[in-house]
Amino acid sequence: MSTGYLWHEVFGWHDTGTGTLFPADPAAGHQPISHHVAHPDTKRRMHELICVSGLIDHLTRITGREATREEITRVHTPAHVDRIAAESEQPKGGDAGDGISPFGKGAYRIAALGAGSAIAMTEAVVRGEVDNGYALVNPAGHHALPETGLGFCIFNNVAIAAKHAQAVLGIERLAIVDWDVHHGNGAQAIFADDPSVLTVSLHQDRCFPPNSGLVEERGTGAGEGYNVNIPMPVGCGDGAYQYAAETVIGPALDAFRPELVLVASGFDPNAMDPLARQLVTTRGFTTLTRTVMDAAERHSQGRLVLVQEGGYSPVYVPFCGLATIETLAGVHVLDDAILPVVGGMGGHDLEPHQRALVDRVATHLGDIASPSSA
Ligand code: 9RB
Ligand code: ZN
Repeated sequence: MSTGYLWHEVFGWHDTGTGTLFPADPAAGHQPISHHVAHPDTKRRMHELICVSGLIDHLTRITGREATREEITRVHTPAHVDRIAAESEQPKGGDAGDGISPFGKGAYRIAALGAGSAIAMTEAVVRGEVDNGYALVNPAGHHALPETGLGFCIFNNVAIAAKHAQAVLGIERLAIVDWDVHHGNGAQAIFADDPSVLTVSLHQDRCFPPNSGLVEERGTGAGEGYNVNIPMPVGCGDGAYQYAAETVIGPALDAFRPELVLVASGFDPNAMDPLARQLVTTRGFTTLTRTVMDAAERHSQGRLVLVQEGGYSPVYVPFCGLATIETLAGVHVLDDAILPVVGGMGGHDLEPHQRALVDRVATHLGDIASPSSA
């Protein structure tokens, strides 16, 4: 059993400016602050805990590289790539596309390294150099659309890795599971009409992007049925997440039988996140990780790649990441020091309205065809 791991110091140098959620604008009442909510320190702290805890000694370091223009334009329009490159040359940088995702000078190369790192980890797993892997990249990617960045995302790292797996690595069918608390709208849009890529997003109902990620969004044309949204009600804890994992995520992967499983791994469903209202602990992330590992074992020779997305609690994200990667590697090095607080809160038992939402999503899984029945 070997688990790949990737982090690069320059991911910690992605400059998100002095705004909070909106760019600083005193006249509008947006006070400057030392840390934007998506400041990279949260992910840097996760890397530090992985090192200091000793987990790093159980992992195989994988080296990333910058994705090429050709690799990025498998997903993004040349106009988007050119705009990011041009703004990245400006002394004060630019914005990914929605006005709330600022980046500093030189961000193009950091974003390209994020996408190229997702590619590098996918290559390491598909070529069998490691059994599974975690790419701790920054900035995140899962909101980015072909023609624009969105929601702190510049390039869609996971989608770029998926296209690379199909174009270069001989993978035909793959699944993307997104457990970031926000909707995985990017992969949904990019692969909407593509039945060779199953996209499953587990997120908080209409959290971000606005009004995105409804149960009824199920893919288009030949891809109809191959997009599964699980819009969880606010306040879901480990019980609801476990029920979604065993009732929808596992069965969807069993129906589809992918050759490779990619995960858009956000830790913002956690109980301490400022940008969502869920209650997940390290127990929940362990359950999610086990679910995709078991499915990858059944269908994909264990080939599983997790790529970092969101997560904004500097205190709890490191423990969530540690538990997730411990599970991938099959070792335990350090207990979750916050679990006595968040694990003992009420709200972890599955509630009837949570069960009802998950059961409603599960009624659609019959439309997913596996290769033999396709
Ligand atoms: C603004 C709005 C948000 C809210 C949440 C995120 C989280 C992203 C993430 C990003 C942008 C809306 C500023 C709505 O963690 N993804 O994984 N922005 N929210 N309207 N406006 C004006
Ligand atoms: Zn998120």
